[in-house]
Amino acid sequence: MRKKALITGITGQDGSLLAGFLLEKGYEVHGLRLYAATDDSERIQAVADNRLFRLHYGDMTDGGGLWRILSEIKPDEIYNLAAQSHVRVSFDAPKATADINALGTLRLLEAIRGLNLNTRFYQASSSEMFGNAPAPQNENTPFSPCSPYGAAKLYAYWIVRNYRDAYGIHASNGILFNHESPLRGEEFVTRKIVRAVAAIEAGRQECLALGNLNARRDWGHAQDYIEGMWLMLQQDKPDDYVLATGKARSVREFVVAAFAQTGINLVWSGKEKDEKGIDARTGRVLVKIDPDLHRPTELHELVGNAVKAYEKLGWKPQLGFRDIVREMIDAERAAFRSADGRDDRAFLAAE
Ligand code: NAP
Ligand code: F7E
Repeated sequence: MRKKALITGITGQDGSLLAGFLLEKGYEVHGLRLYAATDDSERIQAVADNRLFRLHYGDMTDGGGLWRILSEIKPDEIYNLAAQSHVRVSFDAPKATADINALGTLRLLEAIRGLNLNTRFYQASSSEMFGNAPAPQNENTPFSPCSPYGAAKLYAYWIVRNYRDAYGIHASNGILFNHESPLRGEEFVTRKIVRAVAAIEAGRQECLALGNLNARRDWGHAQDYIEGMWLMLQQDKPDDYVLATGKARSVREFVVAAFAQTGINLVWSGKEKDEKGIDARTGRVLVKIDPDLHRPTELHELVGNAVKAYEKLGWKPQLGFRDIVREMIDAERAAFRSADGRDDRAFLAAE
């Protein structure tokens, strides 16, 4: 029997990559898609024509709609990836973030329970739930989120555990550390940096404005993490797992590595809001600080310990920091080189 999967957040980075991964494994893949007035299907172009792929309009804030979709599909596996996933935005939209990320998860679990479905459930939990707990963080590290996003994800994490214990639902939390790819949303720092570096190289942008350069993140490659999600649902018993590379780099290091890909040696001058990143050869200022990009509370260092995932799932990340920077920069440069993409991207990058 062909397995059926439902992916919420299908138009996002992870949703689109996971759709391709599951289709290759022979799954029938259903995607929950939020209605958008402008076309947001760019990331799912590669799978859109596959006869085993189907989209459903729905919203994580609409419990009745989710109930109907689940009763129609009766999926073997649900990957709950839909979220308001931007931490900075969660400070501006805390209630919407909670409704989508926390209650949205409860709505799906309630539908599974109410419909008595034999469905395995993956929850996209996040390292943001650890807040500033001492690094490295693993499954036993106490949570102390320091953003509305992290707090909402923590509710979802616990309600998944509760429904697993109370109703025997095969529900697992993947506590994933930052993972990136050329499909990363444009407002996240890695993609913002590589877009700007490629635009500066193409002569289409003057300078890159950033917030906290000293924050450290454990950046892995999204393609590796997708496989980890799937592995969690193939286990006999549900459980919670950290996925991470175990190595942290600062935003500053990412910026330097990205410029280095275009042959620019970036050096730093000044302090705090007056700090600048300067091209060592020409003296041109390429990076400046915008204090508005700082968060009301910042999470300083995330480094994960994924030993449990290695021991129980056989999961290990294949791609490292250098691979990620190179692949993301190459994708942006290629987009600038393509005649059609050129004007469009230049306009966006200049925003
Ligand atoms: P993403 O690119 O921001 O994708 C989020 C998806 O959720 C988008 O398809 C978005 O649709 C959809 N969505 C937003 N609000 C919705 C709503 N009300 N109803 C239905 N769908 C809605 O995020 P990602 O990077 O792929 O991450 C996937 C999941 O993993 C998220 O839950 C995120 O919080 C979590 N996570 C990510 C990371 C990471 O480093 N990437 C790490 C840990 C956990 P639109 O595109 O139409 O807005
Ligand atoms: O920020 C700093 C910022 O927005 C990383 C989401 O996928 O991973 C992601 O959340 C760091 C932060 O990711 C800018 O202050 C500096 O310290 O790329 P980010 P995030 O906040 O770590 C977790 C695990 C998730 O679950 C989330 O869904 O970079 N930073 N300057 C900046 N960040 C942004 N976005 N923009 C800047 O200009």
